[in-house]
Amino acid sequence: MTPLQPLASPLTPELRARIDAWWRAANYLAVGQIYLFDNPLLKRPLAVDDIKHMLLGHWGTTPGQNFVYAHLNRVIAKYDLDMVYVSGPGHGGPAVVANTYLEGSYSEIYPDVSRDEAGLRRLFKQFSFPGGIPSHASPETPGSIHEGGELGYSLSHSFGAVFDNPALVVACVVGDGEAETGALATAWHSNKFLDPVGDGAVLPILHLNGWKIANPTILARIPREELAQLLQGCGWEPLFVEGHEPEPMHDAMAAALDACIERIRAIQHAARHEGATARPRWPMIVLASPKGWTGPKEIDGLKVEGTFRSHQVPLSDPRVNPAHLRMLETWLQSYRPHELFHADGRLREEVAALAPAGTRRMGANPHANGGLLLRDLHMPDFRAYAVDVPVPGAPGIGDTHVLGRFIRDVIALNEPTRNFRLFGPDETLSNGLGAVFDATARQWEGSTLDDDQFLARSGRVMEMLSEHQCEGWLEGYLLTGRHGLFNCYEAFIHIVDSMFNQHAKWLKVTAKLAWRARIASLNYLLASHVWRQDHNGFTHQDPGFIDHVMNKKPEVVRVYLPPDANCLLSVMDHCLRSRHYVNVVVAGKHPSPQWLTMDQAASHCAAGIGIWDWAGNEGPAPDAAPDLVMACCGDVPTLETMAAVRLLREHLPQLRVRVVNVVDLCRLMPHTEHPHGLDDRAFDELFTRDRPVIFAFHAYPWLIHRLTYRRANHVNFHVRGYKEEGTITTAFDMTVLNELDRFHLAMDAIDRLPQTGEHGLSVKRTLQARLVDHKQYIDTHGQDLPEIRNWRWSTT
Ligand SMILES: Cc1ncc(C[n+]2csc(CCOP(=O)(O)OP(=O)(O)O)c2C)c(N)n1
Repeated sequence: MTPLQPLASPLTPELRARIDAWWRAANYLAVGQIYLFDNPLLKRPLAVDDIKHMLLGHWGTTPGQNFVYAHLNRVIAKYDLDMVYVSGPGHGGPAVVANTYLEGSYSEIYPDVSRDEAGLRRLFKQFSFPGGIPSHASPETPGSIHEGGELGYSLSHSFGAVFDNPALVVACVVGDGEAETGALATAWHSNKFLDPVGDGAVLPILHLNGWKIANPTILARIPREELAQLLQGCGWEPLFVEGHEPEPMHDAMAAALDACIERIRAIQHAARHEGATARPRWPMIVLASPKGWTGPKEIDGLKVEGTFRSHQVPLSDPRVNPAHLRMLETWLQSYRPHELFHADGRLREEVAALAPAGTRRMGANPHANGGLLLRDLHMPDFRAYAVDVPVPGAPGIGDTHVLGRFIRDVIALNEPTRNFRLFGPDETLSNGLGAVFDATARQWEGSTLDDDQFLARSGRVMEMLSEHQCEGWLEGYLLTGRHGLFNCYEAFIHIVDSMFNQHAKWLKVTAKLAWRARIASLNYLLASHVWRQDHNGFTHQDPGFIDHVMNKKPEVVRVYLPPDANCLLSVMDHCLRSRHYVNVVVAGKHPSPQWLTMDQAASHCAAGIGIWDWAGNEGPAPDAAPDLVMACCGDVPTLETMAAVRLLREHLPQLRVRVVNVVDLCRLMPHTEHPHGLDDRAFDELFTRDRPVIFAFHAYPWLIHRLTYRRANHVNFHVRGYKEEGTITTAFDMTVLNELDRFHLAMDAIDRLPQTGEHGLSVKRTLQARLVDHKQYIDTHGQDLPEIRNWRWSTT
């Protein structure tokens, strides 16, 4: 295609004036939100009591975003675009709120913020006010799918939104400060994964207003040519719109937008109807405009407009500084509000006419309230993928390998509706999910070589070696009403700790907004977990994501540790059907014993926790009364616990042992704290009120104490888990190093049972000797003892 050129300005003087009026109105509403408590139409001279006590908010980014929104309204109408707006720069809340108010979508959702003087007063007061709304585009903001507080994810969210939405265009305003974050810096490469046939388009608008909070931005302080080269090198074709005089800027922006939209259409037409297969170079805009544009040029002798000083509240003390009060009034009057609003506060018809109609308004676009568009997945019957478990402890092929067949068929069944994708940073094969490639491919628009595997222009698997992109794409995909799963090494999911935080916050807030429809859950499959990264070593061993997740609101988070493949199938079936949660599933990929038949697994997972009476020997209820509870959570801890139980039953047959397995970690919490929590009675029935509990846990042991500290028997809980002892060693030695192995667990039990007396001590010595054997053997042979490798569960 020919190099992208701005077209001639498509604006008539009348249209330019209307866009300018909209922009002024939005700017007026933004300044009003930051400052005004009363007197919203300036019907009387501005007085001290008209000003809020606490002045909070961000002006600097706002006029630029208002400018963009006004111009997008025009192109939406001209080209009948299905468009969503994503506000990336720091805290553009006043802009998005102002524009959705002007277009009417705000008042439709919040009728008390009406389109009259009283509504204007409420609009102004609620902003950054106790009980009101935040200073960035938030869940409360109509049309928003992007929480703007933590910078960096606007472009990834935008791409997630357009995957499988071929008619959608996301206009994504990227802050030049935001562009310095790692997540954003690599998000430019999302264009290598966008299929022009089956996906929509993202139109990035890099807002080069030059400053962050206190510093210049990198991209504003390199030559424009270098910036153009950077963006071109990332596969984009940038058009620059630069200046500060409104009239030429309106013309330039309108011309650039028309050129971009026409180029997007041309790319899509060529790919969809003319068989074009070359990777397109998508258009984008660099908008270089002053930070705090149209605000006070200078305050107390210091330059403000076009500097970092306009970032937040430029006039910080108009309540106590009369000169600043007058400057604020002059600033507000500079937008000529009486030309924009009727005396009763209604927006004048000729200005309002710029807004697109109905759901074409960006604040009313259903994609931005994705739950409205959400359709249930077609789910295969998970029981059909069951592994045969003729006896407990039967060998397995690796639990995620079994799950892979199920996910393969989820993908195949939902291919026609194109509403499920699997995301991962180059690990889908490594995590044992290779079966999915029988049904689909990795979507990839780059060039290909003969030796490549499973690449195609369109596919359900999205793999980029950026956990940030996987997370951001998936969030954007979910927020626009689709389903997905993120598979990741357990240790490296920490890279998106903070993104998870933000999404969990979004879910908490939106759950309470009646107008926001619930979306599909954010599902993580953490395979390649801490206990089986023995070959990769310490860097790859970290089970702490669970601790992090458990900090979030109980209404939102769930953590599952299925002990075998049938349980994993049951858990994943549940997660993929669930809504508005974050589900974390930790599962292994290596061959490991299988414990439960599918019927048993389905019941066990429905309960989330339970006594495995076939593994213990306490005798049948109601006379059951164990001397000891051996509890386990996670596949490797379950294996080690079962082996420890076997040792205890062999050496101390008179002991009455109970085995409790935990799949749903939240069951351990009090029922008053988590919807899945057990009440004290149910908890005591499982763990007793007074018997020792040796608890083998997948992750850091302190988490179990944190969850159970209120329970009657907590004083008797002895938890073994990962104690940050990691290295390259054998799989079994990892458990030994962290004292989670069968020998330590059995010795722990003996230590807590004085009634085992002298015999107990002699058993302990035997077990200690076996640990010495283990150490000597692995040091010599570099693998685990045959009796460890070939161990099988039995009760005889
Ligand atoms: C990840 C992250 N780090 C730091 C901040 C604090 N912060 C808020 S706004 C801002 C500057 C943003 O600059 P830019 O994206 O260019 O936005 P604009 O200049 O348009 O306000 C910073 C550093 C943040 N919100 N998020």
